[in-house]
Amino acid sequence: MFEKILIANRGEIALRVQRACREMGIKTVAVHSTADSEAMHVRLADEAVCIGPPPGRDSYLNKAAVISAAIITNAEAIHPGYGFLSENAGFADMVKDHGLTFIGPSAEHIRIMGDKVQAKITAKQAGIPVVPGSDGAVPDENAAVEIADGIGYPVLIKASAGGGGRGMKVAQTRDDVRESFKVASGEAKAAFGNGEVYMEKYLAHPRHIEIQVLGDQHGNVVHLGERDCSLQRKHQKIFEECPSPALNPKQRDEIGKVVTTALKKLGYYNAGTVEFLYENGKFFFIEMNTRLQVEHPITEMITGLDLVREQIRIAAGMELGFTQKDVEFQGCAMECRINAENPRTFAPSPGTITGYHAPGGRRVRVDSAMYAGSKIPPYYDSLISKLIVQGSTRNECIMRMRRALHEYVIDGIQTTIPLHQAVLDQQAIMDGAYDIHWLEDFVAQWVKDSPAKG
Ligand code: MV4
Repeated sequence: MFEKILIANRGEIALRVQRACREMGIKTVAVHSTADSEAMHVRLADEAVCIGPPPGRDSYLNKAAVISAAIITNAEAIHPGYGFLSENAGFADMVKDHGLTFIGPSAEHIRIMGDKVQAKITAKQAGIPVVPGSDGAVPDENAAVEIADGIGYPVLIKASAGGGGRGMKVAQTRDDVRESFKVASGEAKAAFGNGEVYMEKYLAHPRHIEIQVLGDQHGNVVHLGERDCSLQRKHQKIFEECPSPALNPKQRDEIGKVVTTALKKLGYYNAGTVEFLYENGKFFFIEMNTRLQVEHPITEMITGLDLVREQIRIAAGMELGFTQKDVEFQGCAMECRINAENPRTFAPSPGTITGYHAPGGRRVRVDSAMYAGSKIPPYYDSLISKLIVQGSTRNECIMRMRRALHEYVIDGIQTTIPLHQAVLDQQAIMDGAYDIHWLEDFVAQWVKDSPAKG
């Protein structure tokens, strides 16, 4: 096992990884920008190295600075958290080339899944159901029209280098397809340096359901069930729950088997998430994330596993200590992402937290690096806390989340807590009857009905 790990991240996820390390008796090295000198992830680490000025590209995204910090502190492995360098295949290669271990999948798997056309071809070949569409990249405008006619309208044009909703265009007609193809490939070329696009049937009202997996370097792969992440705004998730209110145990079992069989075939290891759109009882693969995800704690709540501990054990070459049969799901869990934002406009609200009191009590977990006096710099994303609760039933979970939100005091900045409170009062949420469009529609109405505070 590693004796010392460098954590190449900041905020709550840096702290989350530190917690797993400390519980495993592993020493931790924090890295930080000059904006984060006073941050909790720096204070609680065994050692800390300043790696550059505030902007991410000059610090947390600076590969050479991060690797140098690992070398001078004698760290043996690097955990990237999520975001920043977590899905950067070049970084994973560089870590390995310096004799260090990247705590994540192989650079090759990161590379394949980072290219959305390759990812889809790979998933399909491995037996995962995909959205009907072009077989791979669409070469030109005329091909685009021909393929769209075959798929049936509306169609969606997606950038191969995009993902997470970046570079998507809906086309309702043949003329739309011609126009959207040009615009989409031009934009993709400008934004990602790669103009390749592909096409899919547009699914009008799906849910976003993702399957969590863990694989070791000995060919074992298990799935840890699904998370329903349909509540998003501008492709930012704000609330997640598991199990999905839309699935029954048989469906879970079936999609879980399909996914684990496929990933065994691919030789995938470490943590991963296979993302699906789910509509009319059917699953359609869209992307795979080759990292630990923000919302991993809800899976931990209902499985009793520590995903970061498993990631570290896997990276150290150990076998998974359990099989699929050992994985049991206990009740329900939900996560509210608390962002330093205006809850109606979602404008960032950086500043100083003047007063802070986190909720506690039974089956409540708060993953945050905030404290009274915390400064929230304007340079990074606005997630400041994740409030996670578990309940024996879905209703118990909702009641517990409401009471935990009521207890949460964050003074000095604006947060998305009032939005979560409003969302959890909606009948559609209580019924579990929502899709990927529900939240945006709700926010529009909510802002109209209660424009000021409340
Ligand atoms: C789609 C889709 C409808 N049909 N693909 C957006 C993020 C990216 N990962 C995939 N996305 C979508 N792909 C087909 N064929 C609708 C979306 C989509 C979406 C997906 C998940 C969660 C929220 C979303 C919001 C708008 C659009």
